[in-house]
Amino acid sequence: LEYTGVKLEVLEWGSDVKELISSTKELEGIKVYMVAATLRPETMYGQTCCFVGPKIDYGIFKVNEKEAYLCTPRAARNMAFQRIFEEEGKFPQLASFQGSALIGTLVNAPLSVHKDGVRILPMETVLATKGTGVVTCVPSDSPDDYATITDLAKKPEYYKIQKEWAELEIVPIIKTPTYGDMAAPFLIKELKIASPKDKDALAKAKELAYKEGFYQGIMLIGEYKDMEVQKAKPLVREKLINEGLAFVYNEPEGKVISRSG
Ligand code: ZZB
Repeated sequence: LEYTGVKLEVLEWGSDVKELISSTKELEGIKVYMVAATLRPETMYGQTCCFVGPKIDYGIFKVNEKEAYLCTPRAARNMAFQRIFEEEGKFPQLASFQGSALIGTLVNAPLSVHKDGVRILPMETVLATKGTGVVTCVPSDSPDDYATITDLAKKPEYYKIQKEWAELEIVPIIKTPTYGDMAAPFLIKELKIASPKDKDALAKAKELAYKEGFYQGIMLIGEYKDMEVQKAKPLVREKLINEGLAFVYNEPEGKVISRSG
């Protein structure tokens, strides 16, 4: 599976990791990026937050003298064998923590309409065995993301977050003939999905949203506005890569464990 690894630069660390980061000498002068694995680079305009699994282990891995990537150790190892790091096969780890420690961290989401950055929030259904373990949130077009932020905004105390972190404005990114200009909220309503734990219905919604978005979708925003999604998708990806905001990340075959098991 070929993902786009989108680089979300850390702008301000959350209170639970701040000290660890500032006391880590090797991180001095190095920019840290959370790397989100996505199959839908054309939706990056609509990012409203970024998810980590609260119980998943993450690390910061040195790419070169200027940059480090934050992702699961498993993903860092894969990257090291794809010549993404300076020395092939090496992925020096500078820090480690659980996802829960990252909650509230502010990151820059490339292309997002939210220019002041978006927050790192918890998502229970993030798989440690897939992608980078970092999932950027596009609630207009991803039913999983919409269900999760709806739940987060309902129970901010329980999740130990500020409510407004889950309530950044959702803007239309893609128009489709069947689901209107926000496929995810439409499908959540249509399939009567009440919680992020509604696994089967969410898998169904995801499949429908993927198909409709890809084959019927028209861009409503950005440089490729009015273009078919099929045509815009590789162009947005190329733009992100050319601007140093993303890179190609391959998931080795046979190691992918699907959400449905
Ligand atoms: C942004 C985005 C916008 C995504 C969208 C989807 C959609 P697939 O097909 O199952 O491989 N993802 C990536 N890594 C993980 C993980 N470790 N655990 C849980 N979810 C993960 O799904 C790939 C998509 O699943 C990725 O693309 C990412 O969310 C999420 F509008 O990135 B996506 C209809 C889907 N729409």
